[in-house]
Amino acid sequence: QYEDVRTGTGTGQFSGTVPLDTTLSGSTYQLVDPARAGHRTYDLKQGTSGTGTLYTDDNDVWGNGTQSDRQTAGVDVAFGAAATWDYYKDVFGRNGIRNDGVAAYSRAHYGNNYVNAFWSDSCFCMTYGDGAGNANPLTSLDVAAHEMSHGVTSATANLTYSGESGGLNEATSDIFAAAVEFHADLESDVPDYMVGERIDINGDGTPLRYMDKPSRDGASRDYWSSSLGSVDVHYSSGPANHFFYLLAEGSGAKTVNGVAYDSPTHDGEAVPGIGLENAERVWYRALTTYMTSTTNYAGARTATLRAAADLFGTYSETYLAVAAAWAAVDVGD
Ligand code: ASN
Ligand code: ZN
Repeated sequence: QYEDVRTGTGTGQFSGTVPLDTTLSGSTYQLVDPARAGHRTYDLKQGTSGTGTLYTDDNDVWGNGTQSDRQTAGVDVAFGAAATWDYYKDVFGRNGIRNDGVAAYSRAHYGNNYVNAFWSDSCFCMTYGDGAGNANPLTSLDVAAHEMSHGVTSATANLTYSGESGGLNEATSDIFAAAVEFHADLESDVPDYMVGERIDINGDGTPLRYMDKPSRDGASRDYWSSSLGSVDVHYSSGPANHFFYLLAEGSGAKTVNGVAYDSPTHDGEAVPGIGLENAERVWYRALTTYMTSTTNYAGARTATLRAAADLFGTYSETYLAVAAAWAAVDVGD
C-alpha cells in the first residue's frame, strides 16, 4: 500500500516541539508513522476499549503543549513510541518490540481521571491516562519507554509478573526508560535516573521512582532480601534498578546533567561505574539471551555475568564490575 510520507511538527506537553513522521491520506494528515512500520496513534476520547479515533490533522502541525488540546497527548505518546523504537533499533539493531518489523499502536486519553499507563500483550498496544488532580497526563517519554519495554520483555525473557521475576520485569522497563531518555537527550526533558519525574504523581514534584537509591520513594527496596518476592513488583524492582545505576555510574555522590545522586551499597563497599551504554548492553543481552520467565535475582546475576563475559570477556573489568554491583545490592558475594 502506497503511503505518502510527510514530516510534521508536534508540540507535546513533555516533548516540547519535535518532528513527527506522518502520513498524508487524501487531503488529511494521519498520525501514522511510516518510518517505524506504520505505528498509529489513536485518541480514545475517554473510552476504555477499542481504538477510538485515529489522530488526523489538516496542516501537519500537531498539538500546542497544553492539555486542553486533545492532540498534545497524542504528540507526546507518538514521539515516545518513535524515540523508543529508534533506541532499540539504533543501539541493539532490534527491529520493533518483537524484532519482526511490526509496529504496536498507542492510545491516548484512556478513561476518566485515569492515573496510569499500561502495555497490553493482547492488543499489542500502549495506553495512556490523562491523570487527575495534581497528576499530569501519563504521557512523558520515560513512561512511554517503560510501557513499550514491557512489550520487549514479553517478547524475550517473558519474566513472570509476580515475585522476584516480576521485580526484574519492572526493573527492565525502568532501566530502558532511563536509557531511552538519555538516548533521546531532549532539551525539554533532561535525561536522568528517575522514573516519572515529569508526571508529578505525588503532587509534590517528586518522581515515581529513583534508581540511585530506590528507597527514596518510601516504598522500594534498595537491597535484595529473602522477603523480596512478596513485595509489589514496582518496589521489588528496586534492587535491580539500584544494581543498574551502580553498574552505570558507580557508588557514592555524583551529579549527572545537573541532577545529584548518592548511591549507597550494602556493606559500604565502593563500586566502579562502567558507563551507561555498557550497562545497557549487559542488561539487554542478559534479558534477550539468558533470562527466562522464572529468572529470579540470583538468576539475573548469572545472566548479566554471562552477558558481560560474552561482550567484554570473563574476568574483564566490566565482568568484575557486574559482580561488584550485584554484591552491593546483596545478591551473591
Ligand atoms: N504503569 C504500570 C506499569 O507499567 C501498569 C502496571 O501496573 N502494570 O508497571
Ligand atoms: Zn511497568
